[in-house]
Amino acid sequence: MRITRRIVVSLAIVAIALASLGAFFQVSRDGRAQEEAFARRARLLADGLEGVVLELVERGDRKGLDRLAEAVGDGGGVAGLAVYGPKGELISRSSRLQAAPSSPPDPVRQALRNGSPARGSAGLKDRSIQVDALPLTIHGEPLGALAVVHGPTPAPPRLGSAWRRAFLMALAQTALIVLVTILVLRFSIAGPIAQMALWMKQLRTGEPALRPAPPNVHLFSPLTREVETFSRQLARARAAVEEEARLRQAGEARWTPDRLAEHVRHRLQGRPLLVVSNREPYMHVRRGRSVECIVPAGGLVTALDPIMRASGGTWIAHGAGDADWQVVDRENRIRVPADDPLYTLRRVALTKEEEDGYYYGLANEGLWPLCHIAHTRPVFRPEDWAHYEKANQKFADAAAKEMEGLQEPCILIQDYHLALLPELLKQRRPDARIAIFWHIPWPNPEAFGVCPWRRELLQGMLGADLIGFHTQVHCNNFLDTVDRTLESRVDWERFEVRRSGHATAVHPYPISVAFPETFQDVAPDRASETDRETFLKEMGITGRYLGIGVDRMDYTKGVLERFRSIERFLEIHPTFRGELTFVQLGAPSRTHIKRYHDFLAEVESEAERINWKFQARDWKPIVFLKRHHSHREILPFYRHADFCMVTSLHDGMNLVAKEFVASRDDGAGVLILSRFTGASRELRDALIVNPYDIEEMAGAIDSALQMSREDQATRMARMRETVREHNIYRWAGNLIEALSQVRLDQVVARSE
Ligand code: ADQ
Repeated sequence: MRITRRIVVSLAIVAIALASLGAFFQVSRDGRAQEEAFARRARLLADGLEGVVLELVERGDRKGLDRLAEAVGDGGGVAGLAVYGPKGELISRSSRLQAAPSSPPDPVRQALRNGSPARGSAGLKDRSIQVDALPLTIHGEPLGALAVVHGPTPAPPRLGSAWRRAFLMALAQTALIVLVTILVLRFSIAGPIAQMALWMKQLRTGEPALRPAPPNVHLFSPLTREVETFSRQLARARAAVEEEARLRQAGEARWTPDRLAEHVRHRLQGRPLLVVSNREPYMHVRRGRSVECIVPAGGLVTALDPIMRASGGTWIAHGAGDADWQVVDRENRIRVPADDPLYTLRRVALTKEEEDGYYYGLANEGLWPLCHIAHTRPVFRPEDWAHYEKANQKFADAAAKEMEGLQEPCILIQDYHLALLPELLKQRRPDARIAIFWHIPWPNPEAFGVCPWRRELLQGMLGADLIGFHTQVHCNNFLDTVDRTLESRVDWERFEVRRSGHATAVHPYPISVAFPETFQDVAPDRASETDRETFLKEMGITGRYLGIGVDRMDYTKGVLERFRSIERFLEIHPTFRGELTFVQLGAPSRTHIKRYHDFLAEVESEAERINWKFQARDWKPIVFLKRHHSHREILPFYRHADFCMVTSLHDGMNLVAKEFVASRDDGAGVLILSRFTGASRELRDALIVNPYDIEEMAGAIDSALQMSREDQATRMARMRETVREHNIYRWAGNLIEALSQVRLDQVVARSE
């Protein structure tokens, strides 16, 4: 109530002050107006009497003048009148003016002298009076003057009563304003604040999974946004604390975002972590007139974003969105994610030609097929190589800028787009600890040997202190390739390459997902999750069984083989026609490249062919959803599927397999997994298949659909344990640990 009292008192003080000022001005204005009215009346009287007086004076009718003087005055603001001769001698005057001296007052003298009306004051014995004098002339000859003497001015209105009136008026207005203010306060501020407080209390005390909806109060929307972010962080922190407590109790040491953050802080001694990749984690694109922020599909972003969220730092990447440059600051930086900024994204600008040559050309038409054994010939063009070198140089410039002022900075370079970057940076900053992680497979030396710039690529990579692959096989292939291509010493016991006095360690770091946070984070409202029946109905799926595939549309992912295995399964098991639907979520990728463009068309026509072959009235075996889906959209597919097919012809790791496992906290569902993925080394309870063997894959689908619930649960529990233990935070923790232990004194003169 204190605020109400404060409002009432302040308004009352203002009202009293205004009433006093108003009364003062009112009184002085009324006094002036009264005086002016008196003067006007006297002047009018003088003008009106002029003719009569003139006539009486001309006739010398003294009695007539006296009668007239007696008749006028004492009322209406006129005290009386007097008539003077041409020399100022008094001829007649009202008897009420007997006290006045008979000599003409100053205004009369002026009127006689100037022949024009005059006004002024004249002294009586005890006071001064106002006189209006009018000259009396006939044919230009002065006959005298007429003086109208003003009556006493009535007393001006009294200040006290005027003040009282104004105060009462102000008081009434104040009371009205106070009433309205209190009502507005009550309903527009106090009410919503109480609502907000209740909402915040629910957030604080309630189940994080059951987050109440925020009150719909426009005035507080900035506050609501902040509180929502805060409550998310609180929920996460609470979950982390509970997890930590649980782990401590179980005597385990599982990796969590908080543990990673602590680890990074400790290992990097407060220095920010720098990450460089081609692909950016958040891309700004134009949608009509507005700008939308999207998360590009791809394993690298899926893996690294949670790490950067946990550890903070700067991520340097190519700004590929058409609205990217609209939202950055002068240093091309932006804090991300927008709703809860946790790290900095620094964008690197590339020209269209550079992007064509470096990204689409050398990286994706050259190195990608070179490293994946998937029967697509790599294309090597010298102009693409020139752009690749130039783009790497641009990334080096940006990274060097971010390293300014940092001692022994730690930098994690990502993938095959940036193979030259480690050496470029090491030359500039020998004190930097540099790692490069290669997200795709490394082929054997013969396969890699066809690359015209194999020496330059290896040399660039060996500028790093640490090189990471997903599996030991890829490490071995790499060391073999170095051994056969460059003059260097490969230490097979320590898995190290020594060259020009610099040592590079080569180790496997199997990448993973943020088990279990990814999916709880994107879909915390489990309560509102649709059940399987509703979900299938919404999807228009009439059958009983659901199989899924989730991929970037890439020819290495074995999507065609997957479709053919569905076809084969339905040929062998006709009873499943109308019962099994396979949904393929496919994010179009690198479609500027002809091979990808053709591949997408091929996938579509293959789905059509198979659908046409089996199609019944309201069922088709393959549903191809060709677009980018958010993780929130993908989640129900993972959770309701009977089986998930990951059938890559060759894949560094494959995170879809791990995401599927991480999402199945119901312990159901079967993973069919290609033996040519890195993931197949860890997820041994999946049904491991050779994607080139269509019969075998059809058999795996059959096994998946026949598998008992117990068998599914046992396998899923083991796979979940593996992913839980070897999550993305462990991957990052191990990588950063190894990088922080690099001995920089091993870096001696490169000319050695
Ligand atoms: P990719 O070949 O891109 O990555 P993969 O590991 O299969 O990837 O991960 C794909 C990611 O994209 C997953 O997070 C998945 O959810 C997402 N995704 C797939 N389809 C999508 C769709 N339709 N819409 C939206 N998102 C979709 C490379 C290597 C992999 C390696 C990763 C990480 O080729 O072998 O596992 O890097 O190192």
